Amino acid sequence: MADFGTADFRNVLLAGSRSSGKTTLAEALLFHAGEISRRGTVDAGTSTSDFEKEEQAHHYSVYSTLLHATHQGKRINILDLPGAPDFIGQAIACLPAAETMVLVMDPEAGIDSMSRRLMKLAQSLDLPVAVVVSHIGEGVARLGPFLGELQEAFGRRCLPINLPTGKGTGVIDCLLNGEGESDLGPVPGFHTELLDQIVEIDDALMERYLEGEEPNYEALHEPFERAMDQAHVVPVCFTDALSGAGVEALLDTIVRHFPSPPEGNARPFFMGEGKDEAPFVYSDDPSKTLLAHVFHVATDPYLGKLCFFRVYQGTMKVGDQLFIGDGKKPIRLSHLFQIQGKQRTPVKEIIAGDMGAIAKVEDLHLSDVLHDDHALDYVHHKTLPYPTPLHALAVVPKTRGDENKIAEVLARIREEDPTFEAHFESETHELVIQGLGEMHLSLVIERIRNQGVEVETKPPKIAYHETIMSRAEGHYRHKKQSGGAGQFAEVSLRVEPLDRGGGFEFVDEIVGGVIPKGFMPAIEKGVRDIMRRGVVAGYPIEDVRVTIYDGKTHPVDSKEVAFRTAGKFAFRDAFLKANPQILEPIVNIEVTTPADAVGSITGDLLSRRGKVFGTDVTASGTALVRASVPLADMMDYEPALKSMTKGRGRYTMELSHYDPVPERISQDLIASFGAQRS
Ligand SMILES: Nc1nc2c(ncn2[C@@H]2O[C@H](COP(=O)(O)OP(=O)(O)OP(=O)(O)O)[C@@H](O)[C@H]2O)c(=O)[nH]1
Ligand SMILES: [Mg+2]
Repeated sequence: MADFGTADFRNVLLAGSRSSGKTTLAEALLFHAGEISRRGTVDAGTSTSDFEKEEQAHHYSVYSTLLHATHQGKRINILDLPGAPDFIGQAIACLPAAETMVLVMDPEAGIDSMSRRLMKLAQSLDLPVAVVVSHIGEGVARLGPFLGELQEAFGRRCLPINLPTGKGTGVIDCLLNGEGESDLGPVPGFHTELLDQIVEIDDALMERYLEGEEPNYEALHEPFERAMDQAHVVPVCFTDALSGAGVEALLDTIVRHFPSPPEGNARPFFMGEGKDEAPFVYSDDPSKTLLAHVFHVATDPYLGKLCFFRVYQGTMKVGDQLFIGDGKKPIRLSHLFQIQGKQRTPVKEIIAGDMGAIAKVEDLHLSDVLHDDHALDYVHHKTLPYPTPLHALAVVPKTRGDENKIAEVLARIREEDPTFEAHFESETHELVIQGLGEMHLSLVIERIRNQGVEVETKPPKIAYHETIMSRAEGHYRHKKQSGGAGQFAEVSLRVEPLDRGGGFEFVDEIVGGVIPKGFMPAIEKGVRDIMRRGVVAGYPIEDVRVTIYDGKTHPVDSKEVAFRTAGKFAFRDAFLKANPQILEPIVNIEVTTPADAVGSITGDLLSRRGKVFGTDVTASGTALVRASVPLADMMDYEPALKSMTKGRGRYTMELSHYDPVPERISQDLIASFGAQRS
């Protein structure tokens, strides 16, 4: 293996919407760099990146994959991210690990909501973006208008650095070359437009340029790279990963023009907590103390848990003693791997700027910081917020006794996926899994089945909440005298609604010690018990302040268990008098669709109790519909959208807020809770 220095690495993310061509492009990059001798395909399940069982079965990416290629003596690390919105957790986790996000876009799909979302995420992370327009061999007529749409959506800074030629069979450079013809017109116009934009970043270069000097690579490299860092230029390249057009040029572009670790924007590391928190400035020097960050967790059939990390400072070496965050217990590194898809090659060390994986360290988790000096104990990394898993499904094993096996699989998935949750509901004895959509949950079920466990699923449960609309008082006296020691506690409390999102507040207003302080935690526990389970419909209670203002104690019989019971029933008493209300999650949805389907899409959203905020139609005939809809009515949206748009519609969905449910639904929920309990 050639030796690489920190500045020799180029770390790129292949991001983009579903089926835009990321995995196929990754395969082509490896092939053209001579990393693989046969080019596999997604459709045949033979690509280097989509190697997991579920990916091969469905012909799309489910997990992020780390790949690498060597080109012109430089090492390119490639993270191929899944494009389906249901797997965005996998993508978000990887974003900080690279210097550049390559947004792969199929011009046929237009500027869809996933691409917009990724663009926003990159912006919030200060992550330079380049756009790769894929599928150029399928027709060049669409490419000109697409470039226009791209600039309309993301600004005039989206400028080609090469252009398709020969009807999409090749590309021609327009950064360092200002001559020739392309499928989009004469090269000089594009060349000038790009240079005009780049020189704005550098006064000296601008001066020489205006005097007529044609800048060469040496003169342009630094300003171009700075323009990318500052999002002043979003370079656009053209490829066809199936025919190979533009792939070699993309390898050249990555190596020659994209930021290396020392050139890229610093990643968000911080030191200290609260008001003492300040950015932690690391140095890309491999000889300094180690700073690494875990951006991906996977399960390997032989090695078990694999934690993928990026080294920012120092060198990670086999045999080293490392610390995880502020943990005092050191771990000793016995294996380090370099990763190429499913291939894991043991290596001795990984230096600043590079990525690798550690196996079998159970204490290591996604987002952890690794270091080798206690001075870095409190260095942490700011992760972007993950979307809330709103889709829920109850899972029941067909064979009794398989619960443990299921729990094991689910625990593994929770390690890997920050947008997946699972919990056991003691009321209904159900194992409930939560994810971002139907696709997400069906993949989880598939993984359970792949372990040889047969399960049944029950219709998705919506994460309703209960709350109150007014203030009320409640009272309960708990008295038990059966045989031995008695129990006594009396609690009077007040409940008041908090603003939406206010959660829970517990206030002790007892004067004169009528309830000793020592019993307060027991009362709070009793209140929390019932808040978790709900009062009127069996859903967790939110946005309530509970104030304990009076009560009574017995010198002998008062004990914690008695106050826990009294707290619970006093709360129930107050809650029922406080105008209880069931709230439902409302999601914001963005649909991208061919414009001719807009009518049916908005009509359908209205029939789902949706509110349509707006519809933007671009010149090319793609439309973006924005709406908010109750989540309960979005359960079968995927197939519905598919049939309305002949499979071409795409949507993304995010939790917006909670709203009261209509009376009819509220009554149904209360009735079914009553029936369950009787
Ligand atoms: N003609 C042509 N087809 C392509 C190109 N890139 C991808 N495809 C095809 O498009 C389909 C989807 O490609 P993938 O590489 O799986 O797309 P992806 O972006 O990885 O998809 P997800 O992982 O689901 O987000 C496959 O059938 C590919 O063969 C391209 O540049 N030209
Ligand atoms: Mg893929």
